[in-house]
Amino acid sequence: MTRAPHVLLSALLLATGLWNSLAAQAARITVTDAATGEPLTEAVVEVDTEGAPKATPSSEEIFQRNAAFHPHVSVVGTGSRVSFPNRDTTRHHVYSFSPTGVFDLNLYRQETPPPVLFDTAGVAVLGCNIHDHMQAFIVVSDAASFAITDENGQVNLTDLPPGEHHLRVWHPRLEETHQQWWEAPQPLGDSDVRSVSLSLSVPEKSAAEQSTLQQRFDRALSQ
Ligand SMILES: [Cu+2]
Repeated sequence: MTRAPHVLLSALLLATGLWNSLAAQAARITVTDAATGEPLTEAVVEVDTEGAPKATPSSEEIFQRNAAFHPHVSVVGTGSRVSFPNRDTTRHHVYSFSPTGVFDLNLYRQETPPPVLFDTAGVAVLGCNIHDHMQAFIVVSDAASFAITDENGQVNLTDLPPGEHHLRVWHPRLEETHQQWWEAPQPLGDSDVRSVSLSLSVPEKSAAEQSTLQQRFDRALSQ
């Protein structure tokens, strides 16, 4: 009989929905391509919580191998530093003209230049002056929580700070300027599971062209 009040309290919490808000706040988001219904990998999912602190800045690496950037899409908190080591035997000249991170790392091979500071939220589009097909994206985020979708188009965000959660999604093929986001019309609920279907205006063709150039480069390297 001594456990009865506890059971009753649990039942009340469940009934009022308070139970969810006491549990860890989490969100599972699945992103798909509206045209095909296929899962979209490399989508950046950001959950901003009003009043919550930004994510802690980190130190990241985007390396170049076989004349490609790895990873192709990164997301970092504002104030993070990113270095660009070259793992090819040829030289690269890495740059970005994007307002969030304007930089220019003149031709280099093994001597990695000092890391670049990204202190403004936005999307930096990276290129290489030598290899036109090389492209990568650094999403710099002011949000407390973010992640990149896996091959199933999914992210699981756990331990979201309490408060109203605003969901935004970005993808390299969303639109040409690479600066716009898809924004959810409604805040996320606690322990929310959502599907987001993105209409992509940038054709995938560029990826195919990229792989042709990639193969040509690989052949040149192996000769
Ligand atoms: Cu290059």
